[in-house]
Amino acid sequence: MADLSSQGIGRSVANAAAHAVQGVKGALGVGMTEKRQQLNQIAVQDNANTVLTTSSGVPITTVDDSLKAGERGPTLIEDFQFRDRMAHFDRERIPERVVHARGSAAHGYFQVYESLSDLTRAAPFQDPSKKTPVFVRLSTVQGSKGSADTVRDVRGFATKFYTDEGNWDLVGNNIPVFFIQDAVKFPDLVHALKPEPHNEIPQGQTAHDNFWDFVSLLPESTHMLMWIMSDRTIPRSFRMINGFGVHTFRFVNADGVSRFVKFHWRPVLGVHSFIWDEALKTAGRDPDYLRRDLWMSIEMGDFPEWELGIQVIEESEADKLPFDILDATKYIPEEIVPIRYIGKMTLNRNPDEFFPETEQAVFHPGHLIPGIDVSEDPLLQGRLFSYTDTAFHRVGTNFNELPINRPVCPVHNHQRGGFMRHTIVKGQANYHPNSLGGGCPALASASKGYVHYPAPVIGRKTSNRAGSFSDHFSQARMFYNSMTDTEKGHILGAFSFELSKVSTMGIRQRMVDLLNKVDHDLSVKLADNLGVKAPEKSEVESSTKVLGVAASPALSIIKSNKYDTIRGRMVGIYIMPGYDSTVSELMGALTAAGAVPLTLSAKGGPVPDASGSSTTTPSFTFSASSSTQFDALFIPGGRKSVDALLENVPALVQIAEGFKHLKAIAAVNEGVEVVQRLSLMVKTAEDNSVAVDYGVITAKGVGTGMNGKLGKAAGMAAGAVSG
Ligand code: HDE
Repeated sequence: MADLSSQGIGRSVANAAAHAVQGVKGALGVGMTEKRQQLNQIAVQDNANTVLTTSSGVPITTVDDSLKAGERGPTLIEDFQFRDRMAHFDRERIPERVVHARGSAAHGYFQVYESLSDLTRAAPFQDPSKKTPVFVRLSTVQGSKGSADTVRDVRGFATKFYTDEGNWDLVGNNIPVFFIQDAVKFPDLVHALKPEPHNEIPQGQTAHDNFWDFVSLLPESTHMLMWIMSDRTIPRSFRMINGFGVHTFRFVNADGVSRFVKFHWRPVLGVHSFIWDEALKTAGRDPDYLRRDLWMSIEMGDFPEWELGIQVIEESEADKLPFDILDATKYIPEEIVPIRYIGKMTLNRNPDEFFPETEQAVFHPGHLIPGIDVSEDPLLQGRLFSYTDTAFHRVGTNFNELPINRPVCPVHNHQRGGFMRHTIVKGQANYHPNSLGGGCPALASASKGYVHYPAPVIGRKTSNRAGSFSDHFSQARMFYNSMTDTEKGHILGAFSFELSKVSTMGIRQRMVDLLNKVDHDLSVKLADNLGVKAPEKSEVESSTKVLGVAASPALSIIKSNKYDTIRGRMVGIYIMPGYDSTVSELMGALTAAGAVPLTLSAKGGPVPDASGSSTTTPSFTFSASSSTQFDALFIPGGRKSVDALLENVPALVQIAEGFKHLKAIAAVNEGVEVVQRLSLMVKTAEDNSVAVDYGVITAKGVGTGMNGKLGKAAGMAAGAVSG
């Protein structure tokens, strides 16, 4: 039953999809950035036409048997080839990231739409013809390196810009706010959300007592809790998530003028999420789902893209906002400061090898370049220490010299030594000032080098928190009020699921009481679901003024998405011997629209069509696939094919499950009988017509002609939030 393994499914998806769009990659070509050239020069190796050697270059004649004293005798320690292999193997692992351990990355480039020199002197934002190379790592937070992709969790969105003036890292998340206001609480937060220390359970989820115990005692986390219980934390694809810089940063222009700035990534494909049941099932059937989806889309030449947006706030305007701009639990609604989209990022190349690139990549919010500076946000300030500190521990002192982390611009300084130092610097002078090295490397002038923005700072040393950080509920309420009823239902469902796994009733009660300060109705329904006492209407809920705006439609996935494209979506096509010609018509139309048609059948061999003149080798068998892999399902006609399908329980179960997960389903000609048998709709097509009923499209005797309709329905269903 090897083909039932999740790996088996996954491999077939990748192969089948790559096959479906064969040739596209070649036609589009692969971007050759400065970073690519550098990696090729210093690191990338190709083993083709080479001879196996030890790590010191000695040719090896056998790898099957160690050197022994006689054929049946003990192994000799003088077998240096054995020692070379084994000793290196013994040290292959490095510590995984303490958070964001599981991630996938890709190379690409960023291009600004027009010069932003009035706002910043930062290199990537000057010249619209300049392509700045980037390396982007997308991650989950809670789980270990081997955990499942589709768990409910925040997604990390870390981008390294290899600019002409050094590396700039924008290390963000797919949620614009955070749990805590001060970095000093981060170890507690992470201890609470990770698997519990006594039994290391649960993996890849926060549905446990420790997490909810902690956050229920920490009102500042309330806003973030609303976001993580929304559909944002179960994305359909890494290609369909937002990215946010979270903190307030500074843009500084050549005249030294500073403005506050917030960064936003907007996916060109829109934001789309799974349905919870689908996410859970996918975690089991294909734990690599998001990683594979990212990899595959790039291999196919369907490059993921995001637009970078900025909210710019004059320093003099910041204090007029109804919340503190330094508080990372707050979001600046677009209604107050609109987002200006300034450029686009395209990911067009997968890494050649996971470990040296994705695993050894080090991102750090303190990797800044001239023109970009930090604010005094206490969460950001603490991060500035943590990321290099953890890099020294995880990767080593000279992590900046590793190929993936090296800037593409020259690096010259007096740093020397440390484990695994690569660079060999000529000359005698390793200090500044010097005359023996001609004074070099020389200091940069203020107009070229990094100058910290001279932000005025006054105050007495204190561990007190600013009073302006004290409102924890207004924006949580704004977020909830911005949702559609469907999304509110999903939030209630998510809280109910997570808290029902909490065994301590007091913690459940405390969470219900906390949420009562956000929305009374939500907390009453939650109390009912959890078997705890429904709270009285909270004074906070009824009295706290909504700061800023009451609701922001941009926060709702459903309200802000356009469901108008099938690009990058996977359509499962159910074929048995005798399927009709709608299959080839639809496959052609889907491929032309940028979607990925994938065929399924009972067995793996070629399946003949009704005319007997052509066959299709299915991408999957029914037993080695799942409806959760697809965004839409298609059931063609053909008397024999449909009769066989009506007898095939795994196929029928899949189609019914797809309906449950709100997939767009289309059936044509005799194929309509399948959806009728499953009672998936009330209204089906008459002869020579097309009918649409609750996401199910049926057509009889009209050829296909329904790619447009299927596309629209797939787009809506793939939002996975429409019902
Ligand atoms: Fe991180 N975070 N973080 N974080 N974070 C790490 O760095 C930390 C925070 C984020 O793909 C660690 O190299 C502190 C906010 C991403 O390699 C560590 C605080 C945001 C990644 C660390 C935060 C993030 C990390 C673990 C509280 C969104 C993955 C391994 C002040 C703006 C980067 C590592 C990658 C990783 C510390 C909070 C995003 C320990 C102390 C807020 C995307 O250094």
